[in-house]
Amino acid sequence: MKIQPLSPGQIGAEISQLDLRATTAEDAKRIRQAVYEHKLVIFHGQSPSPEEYIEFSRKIGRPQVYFQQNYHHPKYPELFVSSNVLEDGKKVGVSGTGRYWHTDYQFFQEPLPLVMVYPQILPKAKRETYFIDMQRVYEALPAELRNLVEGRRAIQEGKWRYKITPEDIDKALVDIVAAVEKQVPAITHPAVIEHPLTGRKSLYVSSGFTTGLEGLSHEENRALMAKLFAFIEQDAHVQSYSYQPGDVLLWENRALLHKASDNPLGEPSKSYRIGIYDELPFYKS
Ligand code: AKG
Repeated sequence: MKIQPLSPGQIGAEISQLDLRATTAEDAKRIRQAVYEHKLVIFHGQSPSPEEYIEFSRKIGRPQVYFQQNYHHPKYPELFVSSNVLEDGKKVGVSGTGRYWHTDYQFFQEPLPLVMVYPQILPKAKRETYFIDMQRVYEALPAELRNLVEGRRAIQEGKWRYKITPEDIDKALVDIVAAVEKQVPAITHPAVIEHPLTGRKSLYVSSGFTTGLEGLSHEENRALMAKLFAFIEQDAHVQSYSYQPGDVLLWENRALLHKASDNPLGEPSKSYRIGIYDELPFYKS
């Protein structure tokens, strides 16, 4: 197995000379270390079956079963399916997931440390994931913004990203929002988190889920979030990855924000994602 960092200044490393299906315990340990070091690892030319893909995730950590069943693969609940392709005439998973800046499960007390994406059908136009390194963003934060976030807790809300399901038909929006709020009430995490192994600090907010900082007024939060997200999401911070058939990406949610590309022509697109717990605390407390 060979680990080759991408060019200097870029997030990530390519891992070659490894068939994911034949990963040993020693390989898995090196892969985890590479993820903590490079934040993103890329495998090319892979072809695991769903079972083999899940088996690989078990070697890395503990695969998660997503809290909403409509995202599950019908046979393999560990697979979070992002797809617009009907199978046997039936909808499988959810289409157009993750097209906003976020990090997975940020609105849960136990966020997802690692996430892995393995596209099954690539649209011809483009299939990309965009990344922002929030450790670098933290280090580059202007003093005015850093002073405002340091030592504060950020409010994380999943409800605004809820996707309507067939069961929601005939329900009023107000009732749908109330039910989702009950399932995923707003929570808080430190706005700046420290990595449990490397000790590096990240700014832990996203325009997808973070609605403000605790202790600030609505107006103060509106103004601050607009400034923070404009700083975070500037083009210079964004790195894109364009998938080729057989690619599998594995990255660390403690350090990276991500966002999936649009599918402007509505071409067939399908991916299997697995969330993985690595049994480390998400951040140092
Ligand atoms: C998600 O499912 O949370 C994603 O954003 C995955 C990213 C992708 O599929 O490109």
